[in-house]
Amino acid sequence: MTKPRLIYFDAPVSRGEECRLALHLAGIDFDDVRVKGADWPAMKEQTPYGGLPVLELPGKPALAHSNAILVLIGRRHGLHPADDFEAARHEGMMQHVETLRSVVAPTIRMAEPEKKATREALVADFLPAWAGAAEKNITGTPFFGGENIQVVDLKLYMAVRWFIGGKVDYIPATIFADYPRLIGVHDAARDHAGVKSWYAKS
Ligand SMILES: N[C@@H](CCC(=O)N[C@@H](CS)C(=O)NCC(=O)O)C(=O)O
Repeated sequence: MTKPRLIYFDAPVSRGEECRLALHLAGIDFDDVRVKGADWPAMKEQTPYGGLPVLELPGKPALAHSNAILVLIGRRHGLHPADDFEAARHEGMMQHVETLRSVVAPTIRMAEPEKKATREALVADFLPAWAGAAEKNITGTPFFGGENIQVVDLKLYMAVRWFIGGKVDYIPATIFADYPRLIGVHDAARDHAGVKSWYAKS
């Protein structure tokens, strides 16, 4: 291996896509390895924790968990705060996104009546509470901590984009409309030149 490899499923979403975006914004030339669903079961046990994304760096063991990957890239390439307290605050928000995913992801595989009921309950309760907590912790503008995009913003962008695209059944695309800072981070990341150049390329 001569250059970094980012391994994820063949979809421009979620934990893998936020890591691809971080590598791209960092200016790192990397192999964007896209795993087909059929190939995954045979690979799963070879990964550090049984999930993707995985980042492979020359001369290092494979690194897993999206937040660990993002923080490493961010620290090395000016996409994560140098101040240790502010960095920890960003990591807190990154964990908040993982909480969102851990609650919503199990609904993907539910049968329809259960999916509908579970997601409607999330719309009534968990999702507004999640967004309210995100909103009150966003202190900067236009990004989470200020003027410059950081890995936390890429993570928030992926999370918000998932819902406001209107493609998650039983969850209205307006679910985060009352949280202007959260939407503001999404919009600023979407409109960031580095993010746009990734989508122009792919
Ligand atoms: N905590 C891990 C979660 C990894 C994870 O569950 N990834 C999903 C895709 S987003 C996955 O690999 N699913 C397939 C499986 O668990 O078998 C992270 O942040 O990367």
